[in-house]
Amino acid sequence: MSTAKKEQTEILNWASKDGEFRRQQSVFRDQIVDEPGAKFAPERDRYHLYVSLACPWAHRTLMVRELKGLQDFITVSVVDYLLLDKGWKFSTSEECPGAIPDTVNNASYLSDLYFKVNPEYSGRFTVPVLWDKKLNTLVNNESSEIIRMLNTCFDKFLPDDKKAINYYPENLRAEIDELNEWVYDTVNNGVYKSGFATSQQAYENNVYPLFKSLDRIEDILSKSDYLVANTFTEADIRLFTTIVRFDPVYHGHFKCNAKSIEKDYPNILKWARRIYQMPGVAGTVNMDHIKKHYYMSHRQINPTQVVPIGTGPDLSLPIN
Ligand SMILES: N[C@@H](CCC(=O)N[C@@H](CS)C(=O)NCC(=O)O)C(=O)O
Repeated sequence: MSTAKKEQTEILNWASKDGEFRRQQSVFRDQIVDEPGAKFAPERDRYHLYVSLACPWAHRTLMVRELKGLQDFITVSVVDYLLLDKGWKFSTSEECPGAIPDTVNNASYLSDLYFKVNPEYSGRFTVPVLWDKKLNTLVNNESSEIIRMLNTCFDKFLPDDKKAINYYPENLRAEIDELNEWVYDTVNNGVYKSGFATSQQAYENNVYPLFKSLDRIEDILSKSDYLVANTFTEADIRLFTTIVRFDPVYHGHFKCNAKSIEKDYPNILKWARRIYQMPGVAGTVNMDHIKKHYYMSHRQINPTQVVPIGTGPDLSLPIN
């Protein structure tokens, strides 16, 4: 197949005939549960996370692992930032600084893991992947579910300060769910739907609602430090990973350029600094992987693979 033809096929894989990008549903939905006889029980050093430092969905899981102090329970592999025709690839840290090869399955590509579990698998090979080293299988590949498992499943092993952390408290669930729904559709996925649109109409159908939602978030954060009940919850974590990528990548690469976080959303910027400066969070943000992944992998959007120099607002500055 010629390169042009291949790239055309890639575009068609992303967008539907109407030019709209539609994200596929995650397939592996097993759960770690702290109950007697559970197939996937919480245990020290039993689980492994496969992530990309570039991917906002995988980034959520890394953040919760860090904030809940689960480093001893869940080991990690980091794929190469480049996502080309064969999907996510494992590289050494010499080949790709920041990458952590797969020492669990010794896979070369993320797809090897999906095929190991299901040789007939025909979906996309996405990160994050939560892997069980004991039963040698894929537990779950849906970030929103993985962060909920990490939020409570290992609590009985944790010191009191970490056990006390709950990013999805019972009394705020309805409010968190309601917020997550529109933030997911118009912001987390909205940037992708804008950037991957292959028609003007599909782009505009998504980019206007994106900025309407950012305005709505700015308003919430002008009155409160966090999105729901002035409490740091999973709603903040889920949005943070998109906001960190907004100015350096989505603003240019995904054509989300009506406004920028740094110049137009002072309260979102303050909130992002508040979260970035929480212990452990800055270490989960790798701007090199983030920028190189988007600008160099999506060659139909950026055929030259030139990576712009901007890195977005400095989130380490004092919150004023
Ligand atoms: N719903 C999934 C989405 C994960 C996802 O789409 N990950 C992207 C990276 S940002 C991926 O791995 N894409 C690879 C591909 O589609 O080939 C989740 O939240 O876990």
